[in-house]
This record gives sequence, C-alpha cells and structure tokens, in this order.
Amino acid sequence: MSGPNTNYDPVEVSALDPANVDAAVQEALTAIAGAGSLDDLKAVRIAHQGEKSPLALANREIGALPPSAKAEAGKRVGQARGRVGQAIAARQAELEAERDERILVEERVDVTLPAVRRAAGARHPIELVSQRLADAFVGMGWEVAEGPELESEWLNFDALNLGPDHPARQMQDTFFLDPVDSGLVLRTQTSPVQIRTMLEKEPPIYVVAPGKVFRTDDLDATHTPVFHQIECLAIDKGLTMAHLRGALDAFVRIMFGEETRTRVRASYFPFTEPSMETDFVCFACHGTGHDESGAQCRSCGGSGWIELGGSGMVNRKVLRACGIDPDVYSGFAFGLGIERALMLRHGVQGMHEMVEGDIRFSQQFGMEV
Ligand code: FA5
Repeated sequence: MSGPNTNYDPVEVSALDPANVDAAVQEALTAIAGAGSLDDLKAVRIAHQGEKSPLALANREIGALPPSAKAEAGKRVGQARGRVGQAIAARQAELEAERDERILVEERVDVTLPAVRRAAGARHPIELVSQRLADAFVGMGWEVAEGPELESEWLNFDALNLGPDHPARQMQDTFFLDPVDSGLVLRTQTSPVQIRTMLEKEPPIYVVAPGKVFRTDDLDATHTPVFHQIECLAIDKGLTMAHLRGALDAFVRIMFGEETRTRVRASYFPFTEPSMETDFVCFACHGTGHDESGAQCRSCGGSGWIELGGSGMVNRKVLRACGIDPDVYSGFAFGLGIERALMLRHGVQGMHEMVEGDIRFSQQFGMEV
C-alpha cells in the first residue's frame, strides 16, 4: 500500500487511476463473459473479485487517501466493483439455468415406460401342501411338533423299537454321520418326533409333525433321497384302530377330496402294532398296472397302487420306553410322504419335477407367500 498521500491527486495512485480501474473492469467483464462453466466462473470470481484482484487492491488504496479524496475514489472503485459483481451474478444465473436445463434433459424419466418387474418369491408347493395338511389337523385341535433333521440314532431307531440288529433297520437306507460311531444320522423319518413329544408331554397328546427326511434312495419317478413327511400322533385313554381309521379318512378327505381312491392293507412297523399301509391309485396308469402299450406301469411297478404312508397303534413297548403306561393309555400314529401326496393331489407325473427347481413347475401352484 502507498504511504499517506498528503498532496492528494487520485490519478497519481496508479491503482486508482480511472483508466486502470476501467481496464480492470473490462478485463473482468471479458473473463466473466468467457466463463463457460460454473467452475470457470468460480476461478474468474477469485481472480477479479477476490482479495488479490486489481479492484480489491485499488479499494485498499482508498484507506491511505486524505479524507477529502476518499469519497470520489471510493465512488469510482465502488461502481467498478459493483459492475463486476453484477456481471458475475448475471453469468452465474445464466450458467445455473443452463446446467438445470441440461440435467432435466439428461435425467429425464419416462414415466410411461413399463416398469422392471421383479418376480416375488413364493413358497414351494411341497411347503404349501405340508402346511395345508398341518393346518387341517390344527383345525381339529391338534398341535404342531418339530424335531431336528440331524437326529440321534437312538431316537430315529432304538426308541422306536428298531434295535441295532433289527432287520427293519435296513428298511430305511440311512445317511450316517462321520465318524460312524457319532451316533448321529440324517433322520430317515419324522417318527422320532413322536418319541420327543412323548418324552416331553403328558397325555393326552395330539400332535402333527411335518418335516424333511433323508434316505439313500436313488431319484426315480416315486423316490428322492431328500423328501418330506408329515406324522400324526395321538395318545389318549381308550384310542382304538377305529379312531385311527377315522383320522386317516378325515386326513385323506380333507387333502384329496371325497372321491379319492385309497386302500389300507396290513403291514409292519416295529413301532406300531398292528400296522397298516395306505396306498392311493397310481396317477400314471389309474390302477390298471400297465401303460397304453400294454407294458408294465413304471410308476407303480404294475400293482396299480402307490404307497402313501404307514400307520398303526403305537407299540406298547414304545409307550413304556417313553414313560407312558400302556395299560392306561393307547395311541395311534401315521406318517405320509408329502411328495407322494402332491402327486396324488395334483397329478404330478414324477419326483424329478419336484426336485429340479424349475420355476414353471412351482408357478402352476400359484405364488402363495
Ligand atoms: C415310515 O417312514 C414310517 N415312519 C411311517 C409311519 C409313521 C408308520 C407312523 C407308522 C406310524 P415308510 O418308510 O413307509 O414309513 O415311509 C413313509 C412314506 O414316505 C412312504 O409311504 C412314502 O410315501 C414316503 N417315502 C418313502 N421313501 C420315499 C422316497 N425315497 N421318496 C419320496 N417319498 C418316500
């Protein structure tokens, strides 16, 4: 800054020289007009309006002038700064308007375009059927019971009267867990849930237990290594085979309709005595046992019937093992394959369709969540 200017002549202070002030203004206006973007304009503002700009320096010179000269110099510099400020504000408004217009075009949303629709998930038909079956029994006052898929050998076999050397233990080909003496298996049936329930609850007991089970079966039209069962167990005073038939009939009617053709035949399960098997008429040959060419039906092996599930009166030995007095209480149980129930209910042609995970299969059953 210059020293006190006692012999005042504003022209002699070069920064305040009207020509220089004018030149600074012209230079600023040219730069402002040439700023092509808001970023450019920011740089121009710093150069021509900032602390080190020529006009800011001129403004500072005013402070050193004698009071009588300050007004005139102040007016000149003030007007110059005002012009620059206005020009910057005007250019700023122009550039902002251009930017907004560009954004509106670039980010335009066509609300008439069809939306990208994501398919909503839905429950698998196996899950739907097993829930519907369980619901039917809950509607009759039964409770839902659950057990683990990784089960102790004792609960899956021994407690159900299938001792280590029992030949029936081979009836259900089992996935054992490493090491073999771990005593753990992937449960082969939902029947261990019977035992768990009887050990936990006092009679009367009415439970329904849906769940996943595992067997070393090959995948074919009526078998899969991972499938689902639903098990019903009733323990009360005075229950007989008549109650079992009644419950089975109710189950089949609710699930498959009045016209369903099923049959029961004597069978054997170590944990029920006496035992029965329920079959339904083959979905492929409709009970004839052969296909259109006369060859043996591959779905039912020529018998015309497909096994749906087993049942029977709970073996006295099993009741006793669970601490229930068989002279006071009796009970019945039955267990069905859900995949087979789905075949019967919806005419599904083979197990492959159910396990392949093709969404077109599931969609036929609706998208119930
Ligand atoms: C049992 O598993 C007994 N726990 C059923 C039972 C419960 C009997 C209560 C008495 C009292 P079974 O091994 O038969 O029984 O199997 C029952 C049903 O599971 C079969 O009838 C069949 O519908 C289904 N099933 C068996 N193996 C397979 C498989 N590999 N794939 C699909 N479904 C199967």
